[in-house]
Amino acid sequence: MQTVFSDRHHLHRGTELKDGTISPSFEKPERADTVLAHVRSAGLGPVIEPQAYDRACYVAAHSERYVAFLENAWNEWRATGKTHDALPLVWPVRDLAIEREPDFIDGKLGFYAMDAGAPIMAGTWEAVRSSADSALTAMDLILDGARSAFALCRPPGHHAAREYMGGYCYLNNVAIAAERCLARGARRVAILDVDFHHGNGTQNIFYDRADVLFASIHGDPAVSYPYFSGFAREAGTGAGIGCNLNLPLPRGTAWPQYEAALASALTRIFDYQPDYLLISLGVDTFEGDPISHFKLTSDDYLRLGAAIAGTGLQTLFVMEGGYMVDEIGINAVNTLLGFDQAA
Ligand code: Q9C
Ligand code: ZN
Repeated sequence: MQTVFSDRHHLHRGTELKDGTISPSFEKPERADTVLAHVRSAGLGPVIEPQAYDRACYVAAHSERYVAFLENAWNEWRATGKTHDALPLVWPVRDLAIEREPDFIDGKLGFYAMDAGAPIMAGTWEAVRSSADSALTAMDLILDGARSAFALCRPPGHHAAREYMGGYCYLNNVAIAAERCLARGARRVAILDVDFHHGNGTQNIFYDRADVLFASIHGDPAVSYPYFSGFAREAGTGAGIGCNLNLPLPRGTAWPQYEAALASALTRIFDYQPDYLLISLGVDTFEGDPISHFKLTSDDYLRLGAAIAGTGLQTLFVMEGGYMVDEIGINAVNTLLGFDQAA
């Protein structure tokens, strides 16, 4: 399988508020570099650079004003004299005004963010674009006939909604790829999200739609980020009722329980009869992950890939989370090898 990867992800190296101080984010450049090294050492297949896509491809999954905000945020922040990462510190919750976009950058940051987990710096937009372009390029390989492809995206995307960033995510790479499928003639697309965290952004973008099935297996939001999304009762709205499947699992979940949820997600996807399958591939379900609470082992990712291949569908893998840098290369590539061996 081919991998699409851009070095431009290095332009984004964020900070994170944790334990009362600002320190380097768990979502760091070494993550993607480690995965790339394992793609090469495992002989997965060729590695290619992304093509450049028109911003209309991003606006397919996001609002115009949100994409404009992402493009301009760093310059607006820098114009106030600040040189450190831009972060929101005020949010429009419940009874506060949510209709009007603020004019000033501090307000815009809160308006377009769900948390303080998506810092913006000088190179963020370039890196974010290269990540979305990697998903689009890999999607086009599949639309041109490939059985599978791997978009080695960084920054990740699945927490980014139509109009807000958060959880290390800015543009929703897998949603942008799904829109590409539909624009190129697909009737139905299924997205399976196996990142430890609920893909709230992807759910948000397709919640009222019948042409995209979103299924997610994740840590129970009662006790895990993103806390306000990912409950089993969230099944879609309007035309999209029945096209959103959340399978929250308790802390400490290991393969046997995970496999049962995976089987029910794959059955639902098979019954939906999609033209393409897109995987939000987070490997923060690993037992050693520093911010997550599942107990998958490196061998379990071979089984995960094989189970996905069992659908027989053309499949795009899009990199999401995974923070134990020493292991994410092995675990991500094991998923892809497991797929290839079973395909
Ligand atoms: N102290 C993805 O996996 N907060 N995003 C974690 C850690 C945010 C994860 C708190 C986690 C976001 C793509
Ligand atoms: Zn995650």
